Amino acid sequence: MSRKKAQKAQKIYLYALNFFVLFVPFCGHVKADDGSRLWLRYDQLPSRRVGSIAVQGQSATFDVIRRELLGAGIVVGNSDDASVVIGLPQTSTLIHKLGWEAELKNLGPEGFRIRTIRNVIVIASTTDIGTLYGTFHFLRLLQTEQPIDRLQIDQTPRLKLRLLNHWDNLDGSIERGYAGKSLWMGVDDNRRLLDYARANASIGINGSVVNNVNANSEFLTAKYLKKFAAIADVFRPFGIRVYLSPRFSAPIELGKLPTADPLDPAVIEWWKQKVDEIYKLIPDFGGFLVKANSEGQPGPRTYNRTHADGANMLAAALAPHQGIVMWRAFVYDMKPGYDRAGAAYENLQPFDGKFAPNVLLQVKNGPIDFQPREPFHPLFGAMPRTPVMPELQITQEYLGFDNHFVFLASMWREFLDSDTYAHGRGSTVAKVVDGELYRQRLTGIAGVANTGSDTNWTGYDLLQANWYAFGRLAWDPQLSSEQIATEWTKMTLTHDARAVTTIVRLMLESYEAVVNYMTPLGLHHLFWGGHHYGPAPWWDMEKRDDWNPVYYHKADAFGIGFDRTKTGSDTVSQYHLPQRFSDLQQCPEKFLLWFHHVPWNYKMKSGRTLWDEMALHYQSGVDWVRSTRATWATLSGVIDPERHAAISKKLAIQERDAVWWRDACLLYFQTFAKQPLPRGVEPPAKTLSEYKERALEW
Ligand code: GCW
Repeated sequence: MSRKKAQKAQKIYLYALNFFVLFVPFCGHVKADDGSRLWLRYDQLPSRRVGSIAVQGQSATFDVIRRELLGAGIVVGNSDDASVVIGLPQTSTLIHKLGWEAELKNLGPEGFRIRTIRNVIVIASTTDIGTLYGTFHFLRLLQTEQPIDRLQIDQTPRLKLRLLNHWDNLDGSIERGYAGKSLWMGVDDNRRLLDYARANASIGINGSVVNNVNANSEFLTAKYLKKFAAIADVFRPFGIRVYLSPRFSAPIELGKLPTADPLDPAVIEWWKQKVDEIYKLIPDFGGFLVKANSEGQPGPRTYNRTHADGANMLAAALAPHQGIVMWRAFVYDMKPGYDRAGAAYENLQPFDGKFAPNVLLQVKNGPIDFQPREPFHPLFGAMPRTPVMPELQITQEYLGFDNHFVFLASMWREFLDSDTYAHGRGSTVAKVVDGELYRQRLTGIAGVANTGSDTNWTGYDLLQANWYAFGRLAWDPQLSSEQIATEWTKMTLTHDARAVTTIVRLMLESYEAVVNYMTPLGLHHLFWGGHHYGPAPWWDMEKRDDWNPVYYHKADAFGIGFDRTKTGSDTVSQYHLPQRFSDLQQCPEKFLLWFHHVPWNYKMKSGRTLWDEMALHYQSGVDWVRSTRATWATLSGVIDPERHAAISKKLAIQERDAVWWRDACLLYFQTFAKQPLPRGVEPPAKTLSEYKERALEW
């Protein structure tokens, strides 16, 4: 999109919003809801609780604040006797008089303060963006019906970089995206960009990597840089920076150099020029996210250089502009007898302390690849001299695409609360990530986005909650899943108290249920090759062993599971205090088959055999989906019919799939276990060969 077009889009948006504010309230009943407003739904907002709001400041960001409040049906003015005052000490006499300068400064550039002072609510910050965050926080209080008569809120985001990663390709397709096409690639006049920016700002997301990490050099050509500059113009008032994924071999493809060796002076100069060119167009450009020497991508090792050589070369080009490099640790080679779970640690840990100060290592939450459940990645707690930022996957590559209802805050909480024991008990991943453990200032977190061109953004209304949850946890990695689920439900679906309790309960149960019918007890990567939708535990035809499910479960006549202890690959020793996983007595059962190869008759804590326990886990996952469908049916009338029906349809697909998962896995594993299904597990709907014959369709 060109700059002019971006400005035009902004104008049209403003007109549309005014129309909405002025006319829609007179239109009578609320029509069906298509989900496009996400959690920014203000029709139920009890605006009379607020009176008028004075927005005291002039800038593009203050305009965003005004528009948002208008959109919420609130009277916006500038007078000091309004009931809410929003501004900075230097733009608001009232805020100036309060003498908060020092305290506001302590809250940092993105922090804000909200205080009820006699009968005025004051929302203040030292920056426009801080007041925008404060405004969205205040709106959330109203949307979730919190008391506002005695507000005493000081907030600062715990993490500095709170980014979405978009795996968007040149042709507008999205790798592992299930909600339509890209919001910007192949789209020229996209008014949705503004709504995307609003939604992100409302949850504190402050950056977007706009292209796929499987990068094409074309993205660095002038044509695309101009496009990204126009996007950056749209995002800027919302506090969102643009980042790019450069292809490491771009100096060859675009610069016609004979090499992309990071120590070659001509290569170094090429990147410096390229980065300078980017900053001329995008003065607040954030930096680069790099996938190098991974799954066929070029990188420094192509030239016998190290990951640190590659990262530091790019970091040097970005440093004069305050840009950063996020270097991905998703690196694994395949040697015979190798355990992929140990690869990233082996490849990257030796470089702790060798990266430039503006480099972060971006590490997936688990050691393999966004599986339904993985133990935390051992690099968290192993890099005291390197900022390590987690990469979470919001899009559900291994979790039923946009068809399965799973609230991912539960998974992310489990990850963030995991104890690395790096400095004794209580050294949680959250403390590594927020810089507390190693006193690091450069901190961040990334989420691979689940957004797309679909009207409801995420392909499934309930999965909007995962975008929301990611932003909320990025702002505060200590927030409880329950709080996030409750906020989202009230803002997005309903205020009916009984319905809220029910939906929140389902959200909190959903993660365990999906793990149960896909990969219980530490199983992982049982997916059909390529698309990763349904089960194919028998799969063994990929060219690389570690792309085959049989490599991961290792089922045989003796038992099942991947032995990662001393008798096996011993990658468990990459953890501090490895005996908590390697000792069978201590290993949590949810990770049993991740770390151990155990016999089918192994006695579980319940007293049952492993085989029986596994079968019952699969069954309980199916049971949960069935009861959730029934519960959801009772909520018709509380939720608008359009979204209620759409969600019902998705739950029906989820039930079909859960049954398929249970049957395909149990029938296949039964060929090794050679035992009957225990009581309480339904007989399979089809035969094993039928399940093998064709993939589950989505
Ligand atoms: O899990 C794999 C995905 C790839 C992805 C890769 C990565 C972007 O299947 O689609 O590529 O991870 O994270 O780099």
